[in-house]
Amino acid sequence: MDGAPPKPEPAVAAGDPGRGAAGAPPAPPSPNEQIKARSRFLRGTLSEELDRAALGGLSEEASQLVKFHGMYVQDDRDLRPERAKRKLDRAVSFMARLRIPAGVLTARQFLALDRIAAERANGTLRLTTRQTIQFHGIIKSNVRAALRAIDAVLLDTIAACGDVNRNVMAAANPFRSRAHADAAEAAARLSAHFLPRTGAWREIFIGDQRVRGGEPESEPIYGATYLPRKFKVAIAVPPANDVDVYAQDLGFVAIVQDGAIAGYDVLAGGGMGMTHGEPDTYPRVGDVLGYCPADRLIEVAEAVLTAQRDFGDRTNRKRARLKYTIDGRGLDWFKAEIDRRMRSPFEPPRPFAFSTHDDRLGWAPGADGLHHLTLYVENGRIADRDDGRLKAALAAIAGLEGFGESGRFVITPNQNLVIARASEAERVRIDAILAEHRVPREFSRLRQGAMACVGLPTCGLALAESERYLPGLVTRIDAVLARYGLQDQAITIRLTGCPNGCARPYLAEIALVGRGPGRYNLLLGGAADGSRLNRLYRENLADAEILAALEPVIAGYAQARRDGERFGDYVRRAGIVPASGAVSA
Ligand code: SRM
Ligand code: SF4
Repeated sequence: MDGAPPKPEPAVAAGDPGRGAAGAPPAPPSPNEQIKARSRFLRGTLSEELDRAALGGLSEEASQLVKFHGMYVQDDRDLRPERAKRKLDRAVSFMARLRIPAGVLTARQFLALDRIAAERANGTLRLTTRQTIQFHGIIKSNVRAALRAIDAVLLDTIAACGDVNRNVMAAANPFRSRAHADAAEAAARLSAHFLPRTGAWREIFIGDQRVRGGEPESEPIYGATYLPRKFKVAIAVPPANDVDVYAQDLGFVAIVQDGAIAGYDVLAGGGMGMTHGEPDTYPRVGDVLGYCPADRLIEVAEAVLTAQRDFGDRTNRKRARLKYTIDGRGLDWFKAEIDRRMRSPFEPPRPFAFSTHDDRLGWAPGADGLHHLTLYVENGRIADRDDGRLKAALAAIAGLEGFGESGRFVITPNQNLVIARASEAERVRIDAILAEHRVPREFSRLRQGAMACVGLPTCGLALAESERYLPGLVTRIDAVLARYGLQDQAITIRLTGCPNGCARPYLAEIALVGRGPGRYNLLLGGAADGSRLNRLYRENLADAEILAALEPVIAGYAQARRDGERFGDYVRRAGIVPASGAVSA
């Protein structure tokens, strides 16, 4: 579609974030604000608590702070009932998320991460929807060793979680064209610019000593209390919207001239998270603010991020994202505030057009004369399984003589992996390795556009199964599609174990959002290019009910679709879901 997408109508009357109701005293800052303020730039008691072997996890306060260093304290929820019965503590471990701007790794780095997964975590690597990698199941005594091994290959986990700018995404893959290389370089620059300046990560986890007598520490961009909430940035290169630019707090759409990025249309205020039954939380697509030349990237990003730093809601974390700041104060106010913070205002937006937001799988030639393989990784989980040893195959590829030095591994925003920069001979070898390890390469069209969040057993917020449930459900929906001759139809399906939206479900043509154990809301009608929110179709469905609800819609699509009409467009045109209305109840 062209330019700005249709806006969803605000689900709540605009409020004034951070202030009490008329006449009421202002609400106090949330407890997290106080934790940040007294943390001495994200140190708190983390170092001492990591040394305390008797406790498997961390105190509540240290658990909040460790997020800024890219880690979460979790427990295996599969084991909870049995351990509770046996009066045992929860099986606590750490999840660690890397910072990998634009998702680009060298083959050597990938190989090192593969070893860390085996030696320090649960033996798998999890590609994420923000182009990075998570390790799960790191026990406390392994945390420092894992982070030192990450540091040894010049990677880190700084700011991968927490109230800061998160991993910066860019259209995959930088070796595809000059514009893609520009986008990845811009992502790396943004990531470096907004990296917290505190030395806490190196001090606590790597063991570097604080330099005494030097300049007092400060956070020139963030200040001592960082941001009100997470902040997400991505750069899209049309016609692909693989980064889901409309879901970002701050999105840049590349305007390409003579093959290179000349500038960007800038979007702000996208976000996915919501809570069931709380209508003042909702997903939202970003608004187009205007155009800026490429050399103003950092200036623009800093204006938007600091406006959110200064005006975001620090009293209620559920309403602390930029989307609520914009809806609360109004888009005109927000635009004026951004203009005020920049050297000169935006130019009018330039036209752009997206066609997809999923990945094109298989080998493709790059501008560099080399070959790039986009490999489907189901829900991003790299593991060795009975039906294919993907983890071992990727390690063998990363270790190939020659390719180990020149090859690159690029994580896509759809949880897939590009094996990049292969010569003709390496391409043949890579295909052979994948075949030797029985890595599946053929997938139904629906599965190719399917994405699930992590969910159980590690995610503490999951209400329903996610990553472990979607593959089987796709098989069952595929059977329905085949009955109506639609097996080759591209349809995006996304599933999350709760409404937080980690797989960006509200932009899919079909979405399932966890309500409770084995129960999901069914949403329909997202656009094929990720530019439009879907709408709630049915609530609280069990597995058989999902299929029963979908079948008549699929049958109608088979019969009444127009030439080339996508499923998401059909369900809206046919009035199966309204063009406006609730994303969830
Ligand atoms: Fe997410 C929280 C996993 C992308 C919105 N997300 C979580 C936590 C950390 C659960 C928690 O807070 O205890 C999950 C850890 C699960 C686990 O066991 O690993 C988690 N989120 C993920 C990942 C791994 C999903 C995946 O399958 O790939 C993604 C990691 C991204 C990364 O590498 O940085 C992931 N999360 C997203 C996205 C998509 C995106 O960023 O493009 C979103 C929606 C976009 C947005 O932010 O609006 C997203 N995650 C959330 C939210 C809701 C935030 C909100 O504004 O309401 C939470 C809950 C929270 O922050 O309180 C959350
Ligand atoms: Fe966990 Fe919910 Fe995110 Fe899924 S969407 S990973 S269940 S927080």
